[in-house]
Amino acid sequence: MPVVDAAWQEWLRTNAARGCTMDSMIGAMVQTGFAADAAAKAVHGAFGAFGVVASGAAASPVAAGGIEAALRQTAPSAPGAPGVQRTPYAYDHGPVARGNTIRAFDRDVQVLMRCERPQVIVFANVLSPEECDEVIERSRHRLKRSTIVDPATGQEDVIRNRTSEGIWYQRGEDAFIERLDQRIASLMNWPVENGEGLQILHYGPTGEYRPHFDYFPPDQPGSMVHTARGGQRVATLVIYLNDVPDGGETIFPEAGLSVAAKQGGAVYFRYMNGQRQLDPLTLHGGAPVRAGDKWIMTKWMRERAYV
Ligand code: PD2
Ligand code: ZN
Repeated sequence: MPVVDAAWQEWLRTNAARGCTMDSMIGAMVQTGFAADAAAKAVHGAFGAFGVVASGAAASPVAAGGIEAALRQTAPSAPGAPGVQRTPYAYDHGPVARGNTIRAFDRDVQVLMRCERPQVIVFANVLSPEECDEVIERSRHRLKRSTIVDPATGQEDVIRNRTSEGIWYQRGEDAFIERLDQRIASLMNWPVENGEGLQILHYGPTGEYRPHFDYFPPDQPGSMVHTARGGQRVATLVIYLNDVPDGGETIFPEAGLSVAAKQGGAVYFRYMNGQRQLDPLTLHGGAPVRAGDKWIMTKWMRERAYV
């Protein structure tokens, strides 16, 4: 069973403070190999330590902090105006096309699964096996240890919650990358100019990315550095570049959902609606790789052009 080491303490502190539910945090720890009682003890300890007060049914783990707290975590109520999200996230129609097969620029992509709350779509065949291999071969020698954005300062730090190595490509960097950018934008049905450059990540054995949100927490001063360019992130597409023999799923602990890494497949999730609310159910992570390694390519889309 894993140990609640300094990295886990940091994870517990960050996620309790940002309003994650106790249930989701316990679930995430159990999915990564903790015994349920050990996970519950650690999470309850973290909530006690960070002064999160249960409202109403004090004995209920969900009541302490809970989805209510996650919803309070601040979506702006008007463009550019930081505010408090007082109403539940409204699930409006996402931009991705309907149907079981979507023509995405130059390729037919199959839809394997759609979930409405949170908005998650699983695809097959976004990239061919040859394209996946080419991305891996181009990236292998350029990898650097991944960083994470510190919400307080906006600075990128290497922390133990994210054990992977990565590189970024400029949008449209060359003809191959440009074609992938166009295909992905077409699939996500969002302007190609609103996309960040593609990021490639490599996880070795035991590598993981603990549960987090991809949007920038609006109440954190460090987020402004990032949203100044292109606004908030609205949706993510994670493309799997290889088959992972065991582990390495993308997990959504609030939704009880996990997506296995299959070469060329992808998971899409959308967390900002037309009212600029942010969906706390999109808490997600990369489960530890138990056998082999894992390569992914990620596209984050912004509200506006990312230039
Ligand atoms: O590796 C993944 O499955 C994963 C999971 C969650 C990647 C990311 N988030 C990310 O790059 O944001
Ligand atoms: Zn993520």
